[in-house]
Amino acid sequence: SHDAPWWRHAVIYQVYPRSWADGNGDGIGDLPGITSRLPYLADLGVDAVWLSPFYVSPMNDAGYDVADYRDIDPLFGTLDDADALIAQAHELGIRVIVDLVPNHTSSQHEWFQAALATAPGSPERDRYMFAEGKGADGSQPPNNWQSVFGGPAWTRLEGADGTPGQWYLHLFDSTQPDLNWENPQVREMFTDVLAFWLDRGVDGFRVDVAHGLIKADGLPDWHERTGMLGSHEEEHRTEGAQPARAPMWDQDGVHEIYREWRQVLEGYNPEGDPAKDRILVAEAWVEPVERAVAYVRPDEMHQAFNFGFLECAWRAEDLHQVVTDSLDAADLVGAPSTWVLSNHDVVRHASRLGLEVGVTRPNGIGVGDVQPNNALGMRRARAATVLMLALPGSAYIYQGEELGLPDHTALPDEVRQDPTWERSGHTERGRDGCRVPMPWEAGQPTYGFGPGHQSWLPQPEIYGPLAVDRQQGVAGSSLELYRTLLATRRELDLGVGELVWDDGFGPDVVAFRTTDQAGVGVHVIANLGAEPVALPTGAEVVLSSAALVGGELPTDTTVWLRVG
Ligand code: TEU
Ligand code: CA
Repeated sequence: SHDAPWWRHAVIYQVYPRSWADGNGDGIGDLPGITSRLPYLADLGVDAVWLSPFYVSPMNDAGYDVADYRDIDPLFGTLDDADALIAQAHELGIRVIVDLVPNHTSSQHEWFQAALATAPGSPERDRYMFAEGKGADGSQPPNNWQSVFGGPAWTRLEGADGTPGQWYLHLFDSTQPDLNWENPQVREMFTDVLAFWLDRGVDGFRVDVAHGLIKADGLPDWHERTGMLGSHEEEHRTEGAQPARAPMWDQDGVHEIYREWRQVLEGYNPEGDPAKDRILVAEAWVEPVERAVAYVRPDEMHQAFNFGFLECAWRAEDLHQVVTDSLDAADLVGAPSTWVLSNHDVVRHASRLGLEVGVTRPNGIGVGDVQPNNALGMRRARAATVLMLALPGSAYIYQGEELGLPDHTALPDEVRQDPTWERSGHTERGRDGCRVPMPWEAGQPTYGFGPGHQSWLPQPEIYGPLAVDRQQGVAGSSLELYRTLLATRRELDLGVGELVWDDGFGPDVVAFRTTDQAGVGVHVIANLGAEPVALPTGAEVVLSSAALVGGELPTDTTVWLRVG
């Protein structure tokens, strides 16, 4: 046992409300559905649940386009349903983290509607990023920025009289106008929103696009490097007045905002009781690590997602590097590292790791629509998870990964809903494949997702045999592996352990010991090579991701051996 605050080692389960459990049978997951299934999460042994957005929204970006931050979308339920969910979770010992989307609102938000109804230069327009176009007739966008979802990051309005008007900035979909964080009303609104949810009892916020809120003065042109992260070779490319860093990401001014928020949260725990900490988690795609960890200083956020595993190839050397870099970065600021293998924006790891070609584009399935090898992917996914859940720090589980779910890799084009699919001109497959509803009962319509006969996205047939009821209590199933992993992780305090590398198994193996001060813990050995690896003689196996064969660790298998 130890006295570290809960969030330094928590296992946090991401629920994508649309797709987890449908209470009323309309084919879309909802809050009453989530509440009814919370005992499942308690049995699984997670510390907290993170709910993707459930606020009022036209759902152009599946709820990441918020029209009202203080109410629930009718598709998902009511504020009473949210209160019931929070109360029930707390009753079961599960903390609740909600998603906060401060970079942009929906174009349906009353503020944006008010901005549209007023003239250029109005206080209403000043809450967003409106600007005049370039060129004699203003027909060119104010700068050359591109939307993350594809196409220009600017859209032109019509004037009241039908003539072309100002442009507004949207780093994502055109229905997601960026807020102007230099405007004090914007800051005030969000501190009110924080208080609104803190008063309802939530334990923290996952902050969407946390690196995007402040834009560089003068909104200078930017010659895009490789996506949001940028690459070091291109750093030195000079393009006239090209600024050193992307002018829309990771501007120094964002930190002031989070320092203020941290104060708000601390105000809810005046005694500083570590069990009562409410937390901020940054979704910040920032490089290099020195800049990324600036978001998790002691007076800012508690955690930032570490996406290192998402783009890491299934190679011992690469995994080793991701873990080393992450732990070094965390050490710089005394923050816990975090670990993520899947989320609602990327191909699930059971599919990703089954692609022989290696790394996928985050939004796509493979390159050129290569189909993953499911058996291989699922085997490696288990090995990856057994490795991840021994690491010190906080781990995130994306709904359904505990079942070993792969993506739906053959969704008919006409059912796809993700705007990245539309905006890419259908060159990217979009993110729908990882957002397919959960299978709970193999024998039911929609595999028990809800009492109805439809689900908003069709489920692939492979979800039947992987349904919860087919795995519950079945030795060797993915679900039981996760349950055992979480119980053992808790029992041995692995999340707060020290990690010491063991490089004695050769270049195709990732191995380390993680132990507490008394020297009790596990020896983790992951075999990514083609040949089996002999285990130390007399070792006590705590668990393994696949069956051991004659005292040897087969390929694509991770084992925990007892230490101490
Ligand atoms: O994601 C931000 C983000 O960087 C992603 O758009 C990512 O680049 C993309 O999905 C490629 O994988 C957050 C949310 O997680 C995402 O679902 C939203 O669409 C986005 O913000 C806009 O709010
Ligand atoms: Ca529903």
